[in-house]
Amino acid sequence: MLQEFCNKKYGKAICDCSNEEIYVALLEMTKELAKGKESNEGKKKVYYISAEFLIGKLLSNNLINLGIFGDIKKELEENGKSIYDIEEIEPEPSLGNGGLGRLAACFIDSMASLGLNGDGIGLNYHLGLFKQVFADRKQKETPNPWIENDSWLTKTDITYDIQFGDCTVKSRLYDIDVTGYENRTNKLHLFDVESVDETIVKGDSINFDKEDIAKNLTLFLYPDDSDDAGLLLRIYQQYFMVSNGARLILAEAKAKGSNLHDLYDYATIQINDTHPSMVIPELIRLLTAEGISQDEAIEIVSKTCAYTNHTILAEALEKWPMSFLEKVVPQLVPIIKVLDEKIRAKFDDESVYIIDDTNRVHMAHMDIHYGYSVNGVAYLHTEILKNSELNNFYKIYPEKFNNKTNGITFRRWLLHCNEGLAEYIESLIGPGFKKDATELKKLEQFLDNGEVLDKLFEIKKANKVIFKDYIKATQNIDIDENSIFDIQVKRLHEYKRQQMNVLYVIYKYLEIKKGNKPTTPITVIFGAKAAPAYVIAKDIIHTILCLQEIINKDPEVSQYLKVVMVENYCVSKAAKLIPACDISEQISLASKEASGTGNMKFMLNGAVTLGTMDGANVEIADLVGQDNIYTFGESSEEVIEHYAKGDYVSNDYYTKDAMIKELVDFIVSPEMFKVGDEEMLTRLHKELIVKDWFMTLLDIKDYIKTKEVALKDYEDKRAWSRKALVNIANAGFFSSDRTIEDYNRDIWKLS
Ligand code: 26Q
Repeated sequence: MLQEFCNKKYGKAICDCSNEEIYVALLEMTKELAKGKESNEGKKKVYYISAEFLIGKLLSNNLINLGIFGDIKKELEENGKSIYDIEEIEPEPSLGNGGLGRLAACFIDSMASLGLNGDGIGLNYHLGLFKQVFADRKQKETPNPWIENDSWLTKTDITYDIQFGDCTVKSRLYDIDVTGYENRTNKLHLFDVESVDETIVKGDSINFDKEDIAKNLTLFLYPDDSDDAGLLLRIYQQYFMVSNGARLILAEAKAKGSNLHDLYDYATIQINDTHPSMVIPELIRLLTAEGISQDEAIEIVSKTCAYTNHTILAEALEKWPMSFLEKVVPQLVPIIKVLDEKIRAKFDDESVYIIDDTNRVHMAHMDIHYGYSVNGVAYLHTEILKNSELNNFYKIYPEKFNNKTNGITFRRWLLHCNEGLAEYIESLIGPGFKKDATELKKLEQFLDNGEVLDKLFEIKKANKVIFKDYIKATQNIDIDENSIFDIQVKRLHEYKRQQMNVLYVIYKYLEIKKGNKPTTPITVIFGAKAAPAYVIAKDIIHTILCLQEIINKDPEVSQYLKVVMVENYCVSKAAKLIPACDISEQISLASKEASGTGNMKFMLNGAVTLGTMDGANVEIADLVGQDNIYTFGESSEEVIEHYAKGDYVSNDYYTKDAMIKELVDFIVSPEMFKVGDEEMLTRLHKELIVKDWFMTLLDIKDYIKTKEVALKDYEDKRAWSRKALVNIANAGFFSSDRTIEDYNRDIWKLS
């Protein structure tokens, strides 16, 4: 099949083509095949609108979904080529920060795979988030250009004039095909500005003129928001996204016969966190421009929009100063004021107003009042929203609140990333699990089958060897596939407590130095990007890189302990790391991680979770039972109470416990100062003992104790493999197909 394409395009045999040529041929072939599966079926469409779509590389995923991955792989092999080498050529777009963006990507995959009429709407950032490089054991940010002459983007004829307070820009829509697994093709609509200019980014930095909106609007995802110009640019981006999106939605509805009074019969809009919230006033504005009264427009929009909350961290809830909105989107300001006045007329409780007494606009409040559904992303998260964070809203609108526990697409996170495991599962229970993930449960019949358990152990080891070779080739670090791979990969944030894992590494290092050597060596692997302006997060990365240097170079310790900080953690690196993992670190401070989705990917690939009772870990624990997960730390109720009472004092833990003091003080030891930056290390040390807002020292002892139990349990290989199998067998619930079916049944109601 590919041969025909290469003949047509290059007049050459596959074996005579370069990998680059083969990549381009596959790209074109895939696009053509996807096109044949587009469908206009269904009166109503769901629009998943999101500032982030962390789609990752698309080639292999599309080949799998189109059902030709195996054939192409074989055809390449017969010609002396490897699909894995071709995969390396594809640039990875970084159109998301982390969980929220990756979730959006899994969701559009599932919508197409379930045959639902649903598209994504977002922005076409040319340079993505940023690419992380390490220099002097510090994170440096560089641009991540990903759009080449041949790419997954298809230019469309759709353009709009988008008006801001101080300028007008022309937009253009680019589409990416979203192939469903043996199903229809949907679209990811990414809007761009016609006048975008990559040359205003100088050298390999991510600096540019933040005020030149026409040129910079779609360069980067969330440029540095540590200053006002960065914040304003975020508002320009958000309005650009929603204004384009709203026009597209109205145009599509009209084309299908809507008179706009019945918009909600044609469209439902899922607002992915508050970043697209301005779609509410923008739609009201556009509907009134079409001659609909403002009151009716508000009604229509309220029946069309639904909101998903992804965070309970107060600092991540968007509250825009009215003066910023007046500058960027003056046309929305009177509408937002009307929306607020209606709420003020109805309710006395000031905490539910949209505009607060400091003249800030609370985007989430607007979504809750003027959307018809509010959902959290895991059971515990939704409970916390209902009972504490958003309790005042829950009291007004109990019927709007619902939970949709997150999920992941099994096409990418099992079939593609772990072919060895997927094939073995198929040999045991047949192929049904690929379409119905709950069939994985059938694996439980093998829980006491020694042969199966040994084979699972072998597959894991093979994946560890692949990662070992990869990290040697890319970062020149030597690791041992017979060691325990303990992995924490996710965005760097204090609430996720990478710093607690750091303290464990220090603990283990000092133990080994004292002569307490582990039976099986341990490899502690981190991967994390820090926001460019997040100082303490960058200090933590620096500390990990210093420990990597000290420990891996210590001839005595390195036989038992290694530290790896993976550079530029991204979707394709996740796909290499997750299948190789033994212990999955999910150690956020209870109540702070809304759900987590990495935890689900690790579970599906046979890692055992070491985690707090937070986010979806709670549901993982329920599914696998206490024998197959390691939980520790204070509960979300206890943590919430500490915050309420203000009674957590990290310094007390530090001064009263000699072991804790020893671990924390190592950060500022002469060994560390020899390889590290004194200012950064001292700042982190101080942060931990005078502030520690996310209570690292509260849980550190329980964490160390529990991790030691897990490491000891690993010694019984079969018992460990059994835990892995229980995890795989119970991961079906976390398929994003299930999540999307839940959204559709309860919120979207597409036929
Ligand atoms: C807000 C204001 C100003 C600047 C930036 C932001 C901002 C940017 C990105 C706020 C939040 C985000 C991203 C949040 C996110 O990724 N949340 C994660 O969502 C996942 C999917 O639901 C959950 O699994 C994770 O628990 C949650 O942290």
